[in-house]
Amino acid sequence: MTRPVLLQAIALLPDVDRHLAETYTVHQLPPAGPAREALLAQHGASIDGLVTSARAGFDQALLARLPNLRVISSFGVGLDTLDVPAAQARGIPVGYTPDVLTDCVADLAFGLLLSIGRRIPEGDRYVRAGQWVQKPPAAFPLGRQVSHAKLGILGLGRIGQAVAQRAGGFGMQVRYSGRRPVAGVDYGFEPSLVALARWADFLVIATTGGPETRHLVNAQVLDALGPQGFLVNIARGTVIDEQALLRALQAKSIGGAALDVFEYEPRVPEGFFALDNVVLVPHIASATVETRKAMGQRVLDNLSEFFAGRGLVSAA
Ligand code: 8YV
Repeated sequence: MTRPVLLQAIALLPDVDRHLAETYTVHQLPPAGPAREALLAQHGASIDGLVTSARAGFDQALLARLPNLRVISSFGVGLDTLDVPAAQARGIPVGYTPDVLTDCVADLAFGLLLSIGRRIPEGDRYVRAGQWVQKPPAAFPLGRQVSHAKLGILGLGRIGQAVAQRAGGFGMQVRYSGRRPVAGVDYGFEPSLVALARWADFLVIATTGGPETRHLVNAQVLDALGPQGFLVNIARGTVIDEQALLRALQAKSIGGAALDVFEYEPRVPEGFFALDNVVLVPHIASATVETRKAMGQRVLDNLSEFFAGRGLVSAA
């Protein structure tokens, strides 16, 4: 039996890439340019499956070069870079990796929340710079208590709910906003994001990306969060008006922000670098050994189930 032919848009994990190479005939997709054109011209029509990720995504133009494509398997839960409707219009199922990363992403949300509220990275810089020795005792600025604080969550999906569960351990009050109330949860629903921001001490962004949520967190929401409020984003950079956030942090009109995601990754506006009231990490919410392994396994399982004639484990 001939092996299915895959086009791999991005390297995943060494073990996953090895498994793909051992099981399928794999062509690596070169970056946009003549090499990509040549590969697609030569092999585009032979491709059965596309392996991609939330980072690499795929668009209609790529699909058009793969006339016999039958399945797509993406590494990640985010669908904002994946033209799922274009795939579905051709009857091509799109596999992705929800659930297996929920805990890790929620863990990082709390890590960021504690980091900015309790000034942990700032304290680390303080000690390393020798300032603890040089400055008077108690010169380091006070942080904000996390236990018993008010937590607002934008987007109470799988990840938002996992954040809310963790908040229970900290005795926090939780309210949320989103398109509609979520059935079966006890947390209070706040239809207005501005009102949620005004109420919250910490506002965690856990909604999906894409055009519907672009710049939902704008200057008005940041104003409502106010100088005692902190923003945490583990969703997509596009949900926040990044320039408005930079201005708010510079003016100290919000307490602080902790960001895993940015509007134009991996580019982060340099204005953030000079500020102590922001924590910046390079999109690492799912980046643990355990979770990335599980995500890679789901990418493989979605493909193997499909090629065995069954449904995908997780289809978008
Ligand atoms: C990954 C993500 O960093 O799952 C997502 O949507 O953004 C992250 O888990 C990404 O998939 C890696 O490409």
